[in-house]
Amino acid sequence: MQKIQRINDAIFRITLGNPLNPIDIVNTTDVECKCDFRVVENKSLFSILSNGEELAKEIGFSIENGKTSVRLISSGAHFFGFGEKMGFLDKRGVHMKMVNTDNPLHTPDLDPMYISIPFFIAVSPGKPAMGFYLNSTAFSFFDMDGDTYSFGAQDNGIEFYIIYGPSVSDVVKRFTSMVGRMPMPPAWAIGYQQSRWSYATADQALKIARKMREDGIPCDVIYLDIDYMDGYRVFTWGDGFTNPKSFVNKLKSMGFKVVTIVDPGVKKENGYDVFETGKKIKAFCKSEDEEDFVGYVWPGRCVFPDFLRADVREWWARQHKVLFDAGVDGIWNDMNEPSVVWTDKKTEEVKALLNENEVSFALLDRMKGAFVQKDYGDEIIHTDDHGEKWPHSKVRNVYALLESIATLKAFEIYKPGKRHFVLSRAGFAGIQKYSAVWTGDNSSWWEHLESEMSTSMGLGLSGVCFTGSDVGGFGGNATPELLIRWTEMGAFLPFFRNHTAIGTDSQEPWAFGEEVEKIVKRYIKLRYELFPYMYTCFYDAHKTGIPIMRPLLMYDQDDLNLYSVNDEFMVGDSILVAPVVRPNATWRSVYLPQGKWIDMRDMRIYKGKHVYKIMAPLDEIPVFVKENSMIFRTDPMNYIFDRESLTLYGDLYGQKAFAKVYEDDGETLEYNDGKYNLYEISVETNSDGYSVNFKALKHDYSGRYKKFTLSFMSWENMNLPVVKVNGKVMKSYFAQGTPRINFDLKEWSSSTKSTDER
Ligand code: MIG
Repeated sequence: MQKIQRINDAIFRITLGNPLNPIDIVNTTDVECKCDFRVVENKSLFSILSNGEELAKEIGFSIENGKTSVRLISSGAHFFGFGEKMGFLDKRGVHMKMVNTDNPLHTPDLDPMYISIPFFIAVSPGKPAMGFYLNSTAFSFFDMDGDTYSFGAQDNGIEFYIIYGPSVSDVVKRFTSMVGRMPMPPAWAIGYQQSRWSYATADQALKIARKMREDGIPCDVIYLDIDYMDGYRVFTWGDGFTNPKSFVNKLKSMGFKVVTIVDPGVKKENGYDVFETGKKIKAFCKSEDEEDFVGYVWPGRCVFPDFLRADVREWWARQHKVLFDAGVDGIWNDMNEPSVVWTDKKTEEVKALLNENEVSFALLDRMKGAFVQKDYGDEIIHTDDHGEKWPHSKVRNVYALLESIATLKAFEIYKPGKRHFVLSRAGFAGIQKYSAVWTGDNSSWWEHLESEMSTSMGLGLSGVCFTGSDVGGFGGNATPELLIRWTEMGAFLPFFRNHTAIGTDSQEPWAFGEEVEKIVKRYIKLRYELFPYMYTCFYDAHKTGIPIMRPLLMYDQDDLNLYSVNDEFMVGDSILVAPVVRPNATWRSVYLPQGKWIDMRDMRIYKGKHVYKIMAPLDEIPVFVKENSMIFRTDPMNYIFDRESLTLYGDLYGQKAFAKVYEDDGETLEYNDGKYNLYEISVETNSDGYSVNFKALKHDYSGRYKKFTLSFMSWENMNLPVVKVNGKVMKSYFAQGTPRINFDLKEWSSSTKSTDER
């Protein structure tokens, strides 16, 4: 009944019963690990051992009524990951389900949400971390009671992987080696993005874009929400956009990209091309009676592509022509849980209730149920490439993943050689290969400003690095102060987009007058300034799967205090962000992990493993740099591709550093063929100054950074330091009290290119 297989030194696979998935996304390649990690059978149960020490043991499993679960015990374990979840980071004591669900009311205990990633990391101070990936596309559950916990799925068996650390990062690295990592996104997708439901006409969208440029607010993307379509018919342009191509061109000439929303529901309407061509290949999901399943979404009665089939994905990809012909740059996949607000069957049920003369309370109750979508499931039937039928309950969690695969295909067809940008609401393990995600319909609440951190960090630990939340909040009205604080935080989120719901007050940067705009603009500009640092974080995430936005416990998993830090995060290895998440607050307490931390604002040094009261007036966000690191910046820009040449700045915080910075063309796939630059800079301090070592590990792209300016932020002497670069003395000078040197990046790169690259 129970099968234990060793995949490699660090990964074991356990199989109970006969699990059956419509697709398998796992790819186990050999990972190197010098570890003594074993999963051993013990009286038909298993134990997980590291260096002879028991990390966990199974205490039983069961397979009954189409549900399989396994129970384990590991003393003192805390649990992180689980994809997209509300609540705090540490899920010890929490019960969760994995069923992709659209519920726009994000209360702290809301579960499940849009994205399901049946993966978690168990860790406790002083012990190696390990990951559990339940490889099941079925609805699953995780009951993390405490030392004892169980998980399983609605299936006649489960298969799961146990992934060794010892560090949390190691677990994430190995897990993402199995389910995939994100490719490099187009560089513009790291810029600031503006959206609302909806910029419904070309004029409206253009007005927003022009205002951005007039006011000097950097911005890369304008989003078109559902009202750009003709009656919500997907892959059409409505009356507001009579000449989509010229509209997109106008935006392009100002340096903007356009991202359009795409919903999976296809209006069931004769004569409508998408419906007709889909019908021809029997592209739509079925209901029990073999007819196409019909559900109500924005366009009214809709049918839903069965993305489980390759030919359907191909057909769907080709529908994007209408958008890409007009010059659209990115696709925003919404409602792809899929969200179905009503069905004919429900209408019948409600009618029956009304006939029975029940009061309208019954109706209301039904409607509520409809939005919570308790009753999707086996009304929908899928068919795979071999003609095999699958119940919706086994496909639902991967529906958006499959849709994203189809969307990626659209990019391959219509934008060959270019990177794709897809933003998805729902998802499953591995969604990062195809899509960025945002956390859906949050609200303009201070509580959500705070909880978005845990939600995004949980996603990061689950392999999804390109994440963010609607800045300013989706539902309800943002206050000026909330927009400021949210933008301050948003500038450090991997995905940085301001978006709000229909009917809510405007929350573009200028919506609350000049004073607010000034501060909001300052942080959007900071985002662009930090582009070289951020982009390098994206590169690392692409290479290793390690998240860009990280919980502090990843920095020191032996410090239990960090397990409950939900309102601070790190960006990459060197930046720690502590946003203010309460109204009228001018300070907050900040716990800093071991080591020394330097406040970016005033260079004050704080010793870690302490709590501090940190001042933060409305126009400031506390940001700390880890001592002995280098932060890369660049010149101001209006949008990412705004100029052809830039200066790269490296700011040294502390006395030494070892840092890398990555650069590529930001739009093609040529980085996969080695067309990129990777510079390595190390700095040491000596009695009279600094010795710098500069090396181009890779210099195969012409590059936009021409000049390099190194600033020694922590130099406290009145005299200029003596600075040597690769042994050669350079001229240093003071600027704003900080000693600096300049050098020509291209010149130094060609002379220092590592020999193996030549
Ligand atoms: O039923 O397209 O989460 O971002 O603005 C709501 C309209 C549908 C939900 C998305 C939101 C988007 C909205 N959509």
